[in-house]
Amino acid sequence: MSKEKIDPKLAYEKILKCLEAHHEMMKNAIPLIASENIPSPAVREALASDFGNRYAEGWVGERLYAGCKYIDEVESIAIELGKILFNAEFIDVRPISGVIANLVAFSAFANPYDIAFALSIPTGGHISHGKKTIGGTAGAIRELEIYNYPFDEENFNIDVDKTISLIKELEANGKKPKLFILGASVFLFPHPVKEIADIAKTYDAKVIYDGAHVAGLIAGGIFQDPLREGADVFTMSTHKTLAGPQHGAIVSWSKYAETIKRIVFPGLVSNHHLHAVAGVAIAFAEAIKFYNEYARAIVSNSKALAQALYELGFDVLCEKKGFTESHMILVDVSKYGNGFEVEKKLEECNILVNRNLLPYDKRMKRDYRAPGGIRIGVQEVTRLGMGKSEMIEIANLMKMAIIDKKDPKIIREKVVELRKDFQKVKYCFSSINDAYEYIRIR
Ligand code: DSN
Repeated sequence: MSKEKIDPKLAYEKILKCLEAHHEMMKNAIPLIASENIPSPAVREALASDFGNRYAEGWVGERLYAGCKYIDEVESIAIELGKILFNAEFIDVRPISGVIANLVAFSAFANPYDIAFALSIPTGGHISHGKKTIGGTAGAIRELEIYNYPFDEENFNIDVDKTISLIKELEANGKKPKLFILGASVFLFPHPVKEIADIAKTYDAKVIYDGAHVAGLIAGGIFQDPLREGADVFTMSTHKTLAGPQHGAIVSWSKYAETIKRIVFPGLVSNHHLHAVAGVAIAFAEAIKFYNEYARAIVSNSKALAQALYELGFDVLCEKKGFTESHMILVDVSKYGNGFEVEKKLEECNILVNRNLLPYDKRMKRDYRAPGGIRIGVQEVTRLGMGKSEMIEIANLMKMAIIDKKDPKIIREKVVELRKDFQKVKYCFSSINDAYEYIRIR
């Protein structure tokens, strides 16, 4: 838009109105997007602080700027809490996102054109693990040659035996793997970290576990412990099940600390978003204190929602395996149209989910624009205090919207009614303000 066509004062007012309207929308919605969460009021306070306006390049105590006294104190606390939380020898809380944390790991342990194994996107892999042809960070940015793990659709997991066969084929052609990337964006069951780590050892390859989705469950002690199972590095974003601010972290062993630190700075971050680091420190403290209970409630809710949807006629994947061991479930909605249409229909009802590829979508000639599935995560509604009876209610609302095709207006009213009693953030030290309260400071 040209300068003449936009009135800056009107634009300014519009932006602030949108922010407030967004908070109002979230207050009245059922948020089920598996990669999001509501942080505690204390984390939101950290995000609004002056830390966000400062620089602290370098490692704690070795900064290249003045004025870092309190920033150093907070980052030291984040490091100490992170080490306790993940039982780790080393943590770097400076990567500004999960993708950057992954890029740090790819850069620390592999060189361009090295071979890495990762899940494909339809089988749950994250775009940062992707091949060059799809613009994935590993392929297009770090120039790794990505091979996708063979996938066992029934068990929704990596097929280890077929992976070994594929590696042998590579070996016959004079190639060998350098990296094994584990973890996923559709992460229903723990990955075979130990088995893959054993394979990796024989090739002197490294194992990177991307725990972005399940970091809060690992913190709570109810998902696999990747470092103890053999991973060299555990990367994460800090805002999904971990419920901190949008940021990243990388956890590893002391022997890799200096390599990782050098790549983080000066390699991949200059300013590492210090307000977010303070938020991460707060989330780590909350996790140590409250997440055993929170993580248990999440998994119990995801199983309850899956069971309720299944009983109402939805094709929830992996029924034979109990649907899920994490915060999320995957539903094949192709008999109601496609994932895009279902996502939009639910959005009209104030129910927020995201369309998702299914492992077999390619065979069905479906792509990411109109995939066969939706992904549902319960970590945010659990943080708001919902339990099994609310999961059954949510399943019924989804049935009304998608199977019974009821008027979205009627469902919206029911959603608002359901949300009335769930306006505070649980599993944190202090929750005076409402979860989505818009706080003006101007
Ligand atoms: N794209 C996010 C997800 O939804 O899983 C992860 O970064």
